[in-house]
Amino acid sequence: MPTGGTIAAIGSPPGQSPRSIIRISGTDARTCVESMTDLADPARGIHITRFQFDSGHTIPCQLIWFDGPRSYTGEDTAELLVVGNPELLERILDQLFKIPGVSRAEPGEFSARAYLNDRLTLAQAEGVALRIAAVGDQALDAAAKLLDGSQGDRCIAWAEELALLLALVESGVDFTDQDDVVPIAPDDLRARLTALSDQLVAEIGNAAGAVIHATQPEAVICGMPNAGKSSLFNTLLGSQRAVVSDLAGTTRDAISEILDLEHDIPGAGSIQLTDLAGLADSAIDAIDASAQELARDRVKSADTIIWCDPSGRFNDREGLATMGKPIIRVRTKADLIAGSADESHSISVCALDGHRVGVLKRAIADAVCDRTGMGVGAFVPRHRRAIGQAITGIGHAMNWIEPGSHALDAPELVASGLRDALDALGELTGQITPDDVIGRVFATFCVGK
Ligand SMILES: Nc1nc2c(ncn2[C@@H]2O[C@H](COP(=O)(O)OP(=O)(O)O)[C@@H](O)[C@H]2O)c(=O)[nH]1
Ligand SMILES: [Mg+2]
Repeated sequence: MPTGGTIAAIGSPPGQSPRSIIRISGTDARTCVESMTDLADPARGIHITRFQFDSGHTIPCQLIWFDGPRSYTGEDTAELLVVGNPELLERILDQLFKIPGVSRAEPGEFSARAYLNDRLTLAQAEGVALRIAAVGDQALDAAAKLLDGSQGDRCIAWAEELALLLALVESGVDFTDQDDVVPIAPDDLRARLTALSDQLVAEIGNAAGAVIHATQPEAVICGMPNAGKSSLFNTLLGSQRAVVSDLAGTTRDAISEILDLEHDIPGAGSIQLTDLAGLADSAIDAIDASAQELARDRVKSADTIIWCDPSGRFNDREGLATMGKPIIRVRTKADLIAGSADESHSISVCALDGHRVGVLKRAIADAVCDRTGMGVGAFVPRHRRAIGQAITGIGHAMNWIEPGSHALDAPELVASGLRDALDALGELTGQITPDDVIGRVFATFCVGK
C-alpha cells in the first residue's frame, strides 16, 4: 500500500445524494484547496466557498480544513462537501489528479495513514471498518469494543495467561533431568488451558469450528420444481453453474459450491451453497424420485434453508419450519409480481437481473452464523483466524498432557503448541504486526474511509 503523496477519494456512499464528501489528505492538500477554490491558506474549520472547474464553471462547496497532525489521518486534510452528483464528483477528482503528487486513494488508505501516523491502533482501524459494515447491534457492540480498546485488553489478558503457562512449561523443560521439579502440575495446566480455550471458543462461536475443521456452514436452496432455484443458485454464485430450464425435474443432483460472502459483507466469510432437486408430491421418474430423496436428506443436514416459492404462499408440505434451523423465505421471480411485493415474511428476488440479491446475501450471512453473545472475534476475519489458530495450538498442547500424570511426558511438544497459540494471539495484541497483516486489514475498507 503506497503511503507517500497526497490522496483523494469520494468519502460518501456511491450514488446520488443531496451532499457528498470528497476527502483529500497529504502534503499537497493545501495546494489542492488553493488552486480550486478562492481560499488562501485556509484555517482549521468550515469555509463556505465555490469549487472552480477548469472549464470555468463553479459550484457551491463547503470546505472543512484540518491542519495535520490534528486530523483523522494525521496529515493536512480537506473535506469538500458538494452536491452528490456522481458525474460532478468524478470531474472534481479528475481535476485533482492533474495536480502533481495527487492520486486516487486505495481502499482503506485514509485509515491506513491514520494508523501509520499513530492516530489509530490497528484494532481501532478494524473497528472503523466494522462500524461501516455493521449489520445489527451485535456488530456495533463489537465495533465499539475495538474502538475503545477493550478488545485489545482482553486479547492481552489471554496472551498473558498463555505466556505465563508457556513459561511454566518451559521452566520444566529446563529441569527435565530433575524428577522432583514440577513447575505446574499437568492437571492444573490442563484446567487452565481448558478455561482459556473455552473463552476463545466463546469469542468466535460457530466460527471456531469453521476455522479448526475448515468446513463451511451449508445453506441449501429448496422448493417446488421450477421455482427458480437453480437460477438463484447461479445468480448468487455469479456463474452459470447449474442447468436452468423450464422443464420440471431438470436438477437431478445436489450441486454444491463455495459462496464467498466476505467480499460483500466483511466478516461473513464463505459458506457452502447447495442447489437441490425440486420437492414435489410425486416424481417424474425413478431418477427424479432418488434426486428428491437426496434433496430431503440434504435439507435435514443443512445449517440454513433457503426456501424458494414464486407464489409467495410458502405452503409447508415438507415440514421445513419444524426442523429447528434458520429458514430464509425467498419469493422468486419477483419481476413477475404485479405491484410491490409484501416483504414482511420473505425477500423478493429476481434471479434474472439480480434484484435484491444483496439483501438475500446479508440474510444468508446473518442466518448461517448466529453470533448472539459473541465477541469481536466473530465479526473480524483477522481476529477469527488468529483466535482459531490459538485454539488449535492450545489443542495440540493439550494432546500431550496426560490427565492424572505427575509430569509432562513431552514438555517440548506442549511448549510448541502453546508457542503457536501465543504467536497467533500476538497478531492481535500488536506484538506481531507483519506488513501483510496491515495490508489485509486495510484491503477490507472501502475507498474514501
Ligand atoms: N421471470 C423470471 N423467470 C425466472 C426467474 N428465475 C428463474 N426463472 C425461469 O424459471 C424457469 C425455472 O428455473 P430454474 O432455475 O431451472 O428452476 P428450478 O427448477 O427451481 O431449479 C426457467 O425457465 C427460468 O428461466 C426469475 O427471477 N424471473
Ligand atoms: Mg433446478
